[in-house]
Amino acid sequence: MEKLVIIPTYNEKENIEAIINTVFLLLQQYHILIIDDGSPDGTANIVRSLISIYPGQLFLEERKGKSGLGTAYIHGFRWALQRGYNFIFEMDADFSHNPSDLQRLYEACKNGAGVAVGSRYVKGGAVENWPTNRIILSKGASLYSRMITWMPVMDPTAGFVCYRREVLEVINLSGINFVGYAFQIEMKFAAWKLGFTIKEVPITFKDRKLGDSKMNKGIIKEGVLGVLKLRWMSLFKNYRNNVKNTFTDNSLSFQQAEIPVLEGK
Ligand SMILES: Nc1nc2c(ncn2[C@@H]2O[C@H](COP(=O)(O)OP(=O)(O)OP(=O)(O)O)[C@@H](O)[C@H]2O)c(=O)[nH]1
Ligand SMILES: [Mg+2]
Repeated sequence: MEKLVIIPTYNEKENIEAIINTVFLLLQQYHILIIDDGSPDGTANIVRSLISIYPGQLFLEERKGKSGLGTAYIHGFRWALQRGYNFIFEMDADFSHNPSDLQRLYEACKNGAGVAVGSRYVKGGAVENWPTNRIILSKGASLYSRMITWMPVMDPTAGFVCYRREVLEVINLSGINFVGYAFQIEMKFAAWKLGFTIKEVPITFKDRKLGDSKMNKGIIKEGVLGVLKLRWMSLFKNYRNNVKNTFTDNSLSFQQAEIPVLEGK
């Protein structure tokens, strides 16, 4: 019950079986939680059939419709805290993140980091096979986020992350505002504002080979406005107090929250 890898999925039938098998083949005692948002392509059915092969190691939470990556992770974080996991990972299903790098994220957290970020933009990090427009967008987002928030993280939109349990306990998960790239920035911003150490571990990020991207204009817009909102709240609205948990344990507030469905996004 040490390490849980949370993988949100929406239409990942081409990747899901392979990514689950690859993580378990590492033999590093990870458990996996898939959060599927009613994927029309039947991703959840594939996961269900694998649960009989990996009982007690592979878990599935299903939500009714596409509700965004951020709320999927929040759901997963609560699930993980309630069950006592100490190291909680975020990873994409599409092999952009190499499961072999999980161990280096884990070690960074074991060695004292509150949050370990698989980073494309520190020395030793790289991006493979991404079109130039995606690289410009991603690097631009990184620069923009640092200029506005002053948070010293080179890859703030990264979605390959390990959190120590304590970090997710202290953050008021209900107070997290965003669902797309801005969610990834906000989680790091909240951890940083609450005084946790963020360590960037260099990774090579590869573009997905199979399945479709869920990236859209709404996610970019949320990112641009979201970063401004974070800065605004931290300057004038005492963001730190808002995002600090007043309960002793987020796991106590675990519930199947009513989440709006973002069909077509
Ligand atoms: N549960 C859930 N998962 C989602 C949702 N949106 C995206 N995902 C998953 O989140 C992960 C990242 O999504 P991607 O489509 O790869 O987004 P991206 O990495 O920004 O885009 P690409 O680089 O083009 O692949 C994948 O595992 C998706 O299946 C959502 O609304 N709900
Ligand atoms: Mg991806």
